[in-house]
Amino acid sequence: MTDLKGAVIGCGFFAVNQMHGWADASNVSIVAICDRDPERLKIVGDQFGIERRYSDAAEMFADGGFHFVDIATTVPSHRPLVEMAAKHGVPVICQKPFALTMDDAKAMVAACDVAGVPLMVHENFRWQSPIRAAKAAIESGAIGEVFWGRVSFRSGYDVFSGQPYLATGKRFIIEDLGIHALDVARYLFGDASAVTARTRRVNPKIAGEDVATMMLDHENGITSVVDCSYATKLPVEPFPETLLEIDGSKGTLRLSQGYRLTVHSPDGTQVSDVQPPLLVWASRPWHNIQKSVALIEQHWVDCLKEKREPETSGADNLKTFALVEASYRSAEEGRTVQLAEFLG
Ligand code: NAD
Ligand code: 89V
Repeated sequence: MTDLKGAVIGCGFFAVNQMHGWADASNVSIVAICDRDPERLKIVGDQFGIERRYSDAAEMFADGGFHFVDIATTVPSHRPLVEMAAKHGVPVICQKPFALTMDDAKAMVAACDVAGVPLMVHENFRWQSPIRAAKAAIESGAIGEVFWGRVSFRSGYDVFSGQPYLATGKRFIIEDLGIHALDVARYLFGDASAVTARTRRVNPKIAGEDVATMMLDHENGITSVVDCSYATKLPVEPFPETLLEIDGSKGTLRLSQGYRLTVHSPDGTQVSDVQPPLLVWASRPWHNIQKSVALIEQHWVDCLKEKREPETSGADNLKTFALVEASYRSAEEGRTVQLAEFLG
């Protein structure tokens, strides 16, 4: 099997995890990197031994020599970079949040469609080992038909120390973190048709909302609640755990703090430890997220090789992105918002 060669644009805070993930993945190597900040370019280039380094993505594409590009920059650069990849016929992965607006998101999907290049959004939370374990338990039929669910992320962690830009945007928690939880809700309960949301800012030092509660109507009749907060001070800090409560016709599933999965069914109650492994390059408490990065990257390689559509393709991610947009509109206008307002 020929190894795939990849290039990474953006060598910031999170890209280091992506570089480690690529180093761990089979049948792939990163041959070029790009960052407009020379310091970040040097740090990441030296750490991972990458010789081809660029400050300008256009130059990197012009030189070519890679089978795909992984865009790890913040959102303002996503559309121009994805469109640049499409123009060069290069399959592309783009970090979340996919776009600044729904129009931009749709334009990127269309550009890749027209160019015939695969596009995946790096939406990694659904790849977290505990979330995969919960999905497998649901699919085993143990709790019967699911009728209600909750996806919850409540924390007091200082996320701004690693990602200072999060404190400055008009939008914060739904766009940055809620987007993951909304995608997990779609993964577990199916696509949604409407959302009702409420938001609030508790931390006076930031510009956007740090608390959000969303109620989703799923197309199959399931109701779910997706709630997230960075204003929640708990005795034991759970960051970055996503917790679940799922009720089915025959039983219940709970993913609780400390990576404890409880499945209660007519056959009894099973409690398992679904703590993700601590990869050699990972560190607590980020190890759950770090393992999910390695898994989604391997998924991309496998999909490219087997010419399969990735789970979180650009087209798929429009439905998660629409939930973000609809949640903001719902909170602003105080009404239930149909997803068709964005996807129609
Ligand atoms: P960052 O600011 O630390 O890094 C971004 C890097 O991109 C910077 O070094 C910057 O110089 C570079 N850059 C920006 N525009 C560029 C361009 N046009 N050409 C070349 N280089 C450019 O940001 P970060 O915290 O690493 O976040 C990056 C993205 O990853 C964001 O979209 C964020 O939401 C996402 N993220 C995802 C997860 C996850 O779990 N999926 C976690 C953290 C961050
Ligand atoms: O996804 C993100 O960008 C991050 C974190 C995983 C902490 O939420 O902000």
